[in-house]
Amino acid sequence: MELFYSPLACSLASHIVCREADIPVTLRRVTLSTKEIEGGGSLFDISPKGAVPTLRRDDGSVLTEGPSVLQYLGDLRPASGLCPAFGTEERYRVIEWLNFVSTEMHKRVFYMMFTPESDDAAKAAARAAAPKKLDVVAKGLQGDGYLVGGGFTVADAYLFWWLTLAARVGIDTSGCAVIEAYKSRCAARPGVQAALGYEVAQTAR
Ligand SMILES: N[C@@H](CCC(=O)N[C@@H](CS)C(=O)NCC(=O)O)C(=O)O
Repeated sequence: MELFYSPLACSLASHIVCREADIPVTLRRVTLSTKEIEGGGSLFDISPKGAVPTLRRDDGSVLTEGPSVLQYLGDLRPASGLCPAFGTEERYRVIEWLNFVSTEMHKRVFYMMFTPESDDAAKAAARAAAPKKLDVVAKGLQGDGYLVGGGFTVADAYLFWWLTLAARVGIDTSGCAVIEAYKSRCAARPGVQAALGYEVAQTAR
């Protein structure tokens, strides 16, 4: 399988899941502004969306949209617990968080902060929306654990990406001990370290 990614973009979550679950993927770096794939070709030739994450499976079929890619990858390794079984309460909680991070945090905050379609007022409003979203996250975190009882899931991989980028764009979470502890807990995981370390190194290129 090939995972089309861009360093520190939301595809980091899918990369983390591959590392956490030991899923072999070939990482294919994309320059988002031009859609060029390192080594040749355009992401538009793989998917008309031209967005990461994009997963091309061994049979040539292509899966897009972070929440579906994350669940697909997690389901490849049910024993990892990264994506609880279909039909369980935990699965619906994972989907609930994936949707929240995708729509309320990724698109409502980051997309609106960075798209050229936003004027300064819209950018400021997007940044100002972050604390309310983080409050929901802080209230939802399970004590000293993760978003969904039972351990680190694909939803945590997505949220961890958001928090990582937030720190880089000046969204300060240092006043929230629950979130800071959660970030440290995620960052201590070997799979998270491997994916993040790789992508941070890629940004230097
Ligand atoms: N709806 C997509 C959006 C993914 C997305 O916004 N990816 C960004 C990087 S974080 C991207 O590829 N942007 C480039 C573009 O859309 O042109 C998903 O949930 O996976």
